[in-house]
Amino acid sequence: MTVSPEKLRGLYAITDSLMLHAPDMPEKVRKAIAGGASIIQLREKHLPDEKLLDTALQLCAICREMGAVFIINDRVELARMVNAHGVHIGKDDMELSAARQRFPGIIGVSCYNSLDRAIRLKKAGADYVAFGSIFPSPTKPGATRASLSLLQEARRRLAVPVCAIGGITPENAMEAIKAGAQMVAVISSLWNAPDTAEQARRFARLFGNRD
Ligand code: TZP
Ligand code: MG
Repeated sequence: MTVSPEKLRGLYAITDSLMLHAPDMPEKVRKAIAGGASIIQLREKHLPDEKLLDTALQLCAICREMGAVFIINDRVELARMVNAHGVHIGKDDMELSAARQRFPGIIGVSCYNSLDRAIRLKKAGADYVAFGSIFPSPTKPGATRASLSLLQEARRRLAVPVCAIGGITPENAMEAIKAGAQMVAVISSLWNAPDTAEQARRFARLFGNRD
């Protein structure tokens, strides 16, 4: 599946391990997209690919049906197998050049707090770059911190979409957006909210693509 880079904008909802295996997972994902999430990422740190295949296929089908971009974290072969729109890789995953040979879709990269890494990986063919943790993250409390000024610099210097991650809520997301983030990647603040659709709407409104 191919996707134009203009689709890489707005709320980037990343699954949380707990909600991923809950019976209402498909419903929650549907609500997130209905509320305005543009991108859904399947993130699961423990199970082998074969145990995630059905979930990946299910999420892929929901995203296709509802017009969202579907990205898989870490797992290039699984992304290829289910024909996801994209894959997201970090420093402990497959190298970008190897991923590019295996996977024709979007490849996003974690850049932590490093503009040099982002510049290098953009040159090597990354389709978007992610920086964080911008705020303290409940999901990944030990994550490297990245500043709003880094987002600003990245936006100025790089011609690929910039994603901010880490501790992002509807209350602080505007700071990241104003600094230059075209996507905000969110886990806890979205899935822990009592009303997933309404919470997604709060984020999406900040990008001006919802009422
Ligand atoms: N990388 C940096 S922070 C983070 C990842 C995967 C987790 C983001 O989750 P939350 O709950 O939105 O802070
Ligand atoms: Mg990774």
